[in-house]
Amino acid sequence: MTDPRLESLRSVLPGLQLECGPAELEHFGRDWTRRWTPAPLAIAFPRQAQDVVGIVQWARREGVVLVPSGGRTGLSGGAVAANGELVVSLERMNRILGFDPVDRTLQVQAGAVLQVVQEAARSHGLAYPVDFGSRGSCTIGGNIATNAGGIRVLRHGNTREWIAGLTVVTGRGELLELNRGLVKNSSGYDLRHLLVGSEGTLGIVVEATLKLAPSPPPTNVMLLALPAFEAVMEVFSVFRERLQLEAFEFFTDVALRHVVGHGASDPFDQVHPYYVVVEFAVADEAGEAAAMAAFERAMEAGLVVDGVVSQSDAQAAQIWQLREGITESLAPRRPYKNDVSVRVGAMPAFLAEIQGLLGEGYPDFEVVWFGHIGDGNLHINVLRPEGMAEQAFIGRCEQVTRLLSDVLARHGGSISAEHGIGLVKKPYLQGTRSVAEIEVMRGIRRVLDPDGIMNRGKVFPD
Ligand code: 2HG
Ligand code: ZN
Repeated sequence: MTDPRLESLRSVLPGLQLECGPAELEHFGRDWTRRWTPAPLAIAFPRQAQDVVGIVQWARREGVVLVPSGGRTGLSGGAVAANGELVVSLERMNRILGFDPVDRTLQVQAGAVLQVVQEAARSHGLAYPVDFGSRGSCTIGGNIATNAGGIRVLRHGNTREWIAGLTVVTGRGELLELNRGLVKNSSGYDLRHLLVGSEGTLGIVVEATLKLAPSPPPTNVMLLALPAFEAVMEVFSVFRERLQLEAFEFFTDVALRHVVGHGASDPFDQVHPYYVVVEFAVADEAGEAAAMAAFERAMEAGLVVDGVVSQSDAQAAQIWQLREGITESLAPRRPYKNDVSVRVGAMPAFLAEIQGLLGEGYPDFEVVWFGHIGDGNLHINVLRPEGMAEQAFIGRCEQVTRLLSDVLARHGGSISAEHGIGLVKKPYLQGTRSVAEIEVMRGIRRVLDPDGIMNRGKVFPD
């Protein structure tokens, strides 16, 4: 380890684990986007909040940019280190620190893996209801940094709703305890919520106090086949009126074919163009009858042409696999990803408009539509046609995203619903946030990160 900056880090934090072997640099320098070539200076593995304080103070002195790093399952390049940054991996700060049965909160270190947190909540007869397909790898710190959403937002909201307290190290190197688990706290600016969704540009989350929910009711899962895109939001209305929905997800046959190609099984004999997954609470027989009534109503109206309902947990998991397996099944193709949102009420008009736009923009590309349609959130993955150079592909996708961003602006939507802005979406931030808003964001950043060392190059347009 010859870099003098690393020697100076070692001298201030002698016990800190630092790695700079090529395999570690490669592994920790990238996230799931796989578009940038990893090139960090080194990886630091703090074990306690004071190590993070020491790292930030050192980085300020040395002018080294820090990239906070969790499970690196992000899809916007927020955790990429491609410019000699020090990656601060929270991997060794992954403990569940405590459970408070009166407040119904769980105190965790930022590197705790989401699934471990969910299991810890379950072991106390409660639930941490935020959930995504990447639950086995993503960490709470990363979830907080992106205000991650996922498949249960419809019922439980985004990560933000579940944060009762945060301990963070700001870009100034100060350790702040924000909100300390209080339910009510009307004492000025709620800095905790500034950190949620800040994508590592203001500081590093080191600990969180998470709210827990009562155990979920028993649920059933239905997979419905739809004849037309226009039916999706209508089916949503039919089911929402009659049932307590836990999730309402959408995907196309193109998506289904990819997941089936990866080993999942298609429960239908026939091909249908569109599908939705509906998960709903079934407390009693009345709940089951309501579900049947909703299904029959949708069939009579011609909105649904076929459907299956889970009879066991294993069947529910099989249905969910068809939706949750999409990202993994597409990953080898390294798709260009869009993660957009509009108000649920604006969805039908927005969908009608972008179908034409994407059809023209990608005449001969495979475009995979899916997402959390009940939250107004759509994932549009574009696959590179064989023989097309990567640069030309990205260039085309960026042109289309600019047009998409204009349509989103007209519909009051967002260019990033739940994946963050990172590197991928920063050119389009101005379509979603006004110039004045971005200026306020920059001002806040100057206060909390005066030297611009926190995840520099992410979120803000160049
Ligand atoms: C999902 O909803 C994730 O499955 C990933 O947010 C979306 O791969 C994507 O575009
Ligand atoms: Zn998603």
